[in-house]
Amino acid sequence: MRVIITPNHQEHQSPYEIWNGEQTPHQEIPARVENIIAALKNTHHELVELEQKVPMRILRAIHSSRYLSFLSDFCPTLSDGEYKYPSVFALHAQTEDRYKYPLTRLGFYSFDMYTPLSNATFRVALDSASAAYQAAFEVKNRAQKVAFALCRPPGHHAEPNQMGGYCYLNNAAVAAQFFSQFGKVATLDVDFHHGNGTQHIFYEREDVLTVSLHADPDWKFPHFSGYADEKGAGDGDGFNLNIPLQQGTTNSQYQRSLVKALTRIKEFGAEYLVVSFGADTHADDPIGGFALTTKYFTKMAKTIAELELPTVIVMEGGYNTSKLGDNVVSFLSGF
Ligand code: Q9C
Ligand code: ZN
Repeated sequence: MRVIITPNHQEHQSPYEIWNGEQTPHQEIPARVENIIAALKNTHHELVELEQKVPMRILRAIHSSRYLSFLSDFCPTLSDGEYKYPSVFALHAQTEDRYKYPLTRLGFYSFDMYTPLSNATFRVALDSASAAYQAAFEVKNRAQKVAFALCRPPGHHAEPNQMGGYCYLNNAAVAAQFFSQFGKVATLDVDFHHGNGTQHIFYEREDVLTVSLHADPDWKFPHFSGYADEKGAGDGDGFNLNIPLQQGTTNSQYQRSLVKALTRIKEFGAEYLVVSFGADTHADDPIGGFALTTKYFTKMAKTIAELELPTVIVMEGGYNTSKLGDNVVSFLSGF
């Protein structure tokens, strides 16, 4: 299958994350993608360099204009290699209009201290979103059933107006928004973490069904959403499905939940599918906690492919860098 790659991703490289007040090593590193590309070079998959740009009208449909303006205004003010982290989150704000101090605005548009900005970040995040756009565009306009956007930074935690969880722009939502111009779309998030951003972007829409299998938020990030009782609102009531899973979830337990998720997608009558794939569900992931195996990723993908829908796969998380390539190759081979 065609794999869209972005040559400039390594220009975004967060120096550390702030966890419990300490600087800890950042997990979302360029070597992740390098390991995946090296593994893909030994396969029949076709690596294609990014050539399209996500249209602003697609980005504005999923993120607030003010959030997008903040990113495009703030990043260029930083000097080379400088990374800014939020300290104050302005939780009582009704509107950001009144804040002029740049770090207050950064806090307003952030929900954690894992997701800093540099002068390269917005540019690189735009390329990542563009990879998802190109993958969807190709699936729609060329005779191919599936494409893989090798996105970095990841996207599924990015909210309509906030960055977090190493994510700035919601790449899966870009693909879903593009597809939604042509029919009903389902997003299926099989990253270890809940796809809070994707859920919230489409929460009040009935034309985009959002489904996520993930670690129980009472146990793992993002903690504030991902519960089974979050079902959508307004027109979107009934069009969000969360399946929280426990520590140590095995291949067969995961498979049973996956079948439930796919049953809902079929019942919805999806015409297009966007898969948020994270390999952080693997047993050896340093920040995960499930027990899935490399081999199971093929079966997971085969089960998803049985939907026989035009599909974009978007890369999300997965932090065992040395196993990432094998895990991605295993997943793609199921398609
Ligand atoms: N120091 C994605 O997988 N947790 N994001 C960090 C451990 C943040 C994961 C806490 C996890 C974010 C795309
Ligand atoms: Zn994840």
